[in-house]
Amino acid sequence: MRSAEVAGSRVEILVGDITVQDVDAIVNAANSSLLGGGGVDGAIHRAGGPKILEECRAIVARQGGCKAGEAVATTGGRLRARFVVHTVGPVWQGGLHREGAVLARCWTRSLDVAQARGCRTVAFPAISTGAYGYPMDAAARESLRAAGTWLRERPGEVDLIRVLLMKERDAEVWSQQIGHLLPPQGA
Ligand code: AR6
Repeated sequence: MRSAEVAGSRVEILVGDITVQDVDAIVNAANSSLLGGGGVDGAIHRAGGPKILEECRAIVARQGGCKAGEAVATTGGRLRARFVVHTVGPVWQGGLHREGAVLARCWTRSLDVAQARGCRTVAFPAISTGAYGYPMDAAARESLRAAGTWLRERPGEVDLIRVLLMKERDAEVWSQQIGHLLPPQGA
C-alpha cells in the first residue's frame, strides 16, 4: 500500500476489490444508462443487490441517465458502504477529446456528491481504464491531480480517499503518479 497526506486527509492506493471496502461510499465506473454493465459496475450491482438498480431506475426516470463527468448517489444496498456514487467516465479516443477534463470532473463531482451525503471515507476504482480504454498512467495522473485539488480546496471535509486497483502492476503505476496530488512546484 502506498499513501500520502493532503491537507490533513489521507489518500491510499491499494490492490483489492472495491465491493468489500468498509468505507462510507464507493464510486462506480458506470455508463450513462445507469442500468448496469460489466467490469466494476457489474461487480458492484452483484454484490450490492437489486436495491441499487431500483434507485438507478428512479434516477433515470427523473433525469434521464447520467452524462459523462457527472455523478449521482444511490444506496449501497447489501454493501458495507452506505452509498454508491455512480459516475460516468470518458471513453478514451486518443486524448484529444477532453478526456482528461471529463475524468477530472468525474472525481470532483463524485467527491462533491459523497460529501453532500456526509461521507468521510470514499473508495474509487480506476475510472475509465477498463472497457473505456483510458491508459492507466494518464488516468492515474489526471485522477490524482483532481483529488488533490479537491482536498486542498476543502481541508478536513473528507478523511480518506482510497483507490482500489485490481492488479499489483496497476497499483505500482498509480503509486508512481502520487506526486500529482500536490500542485507542480512553482505553481
Ligand atoms: N474492484 C476494483 N476495481 C475493479 C473491479 C473491482 N471489483 N472490477 C474491475 N475493476 P471498467 P470503465 C477495475 O471496465 O473503463 C462497464 O460495463 C478494472 O480493472 O469497470 O470506466 C460500465 O457499465 C479497471 O481498471 O470501467 C461501462 O459501460 C477499472 O476497474 C463501462 O464498463 C475500470 O474498468 C465503463 O468502463
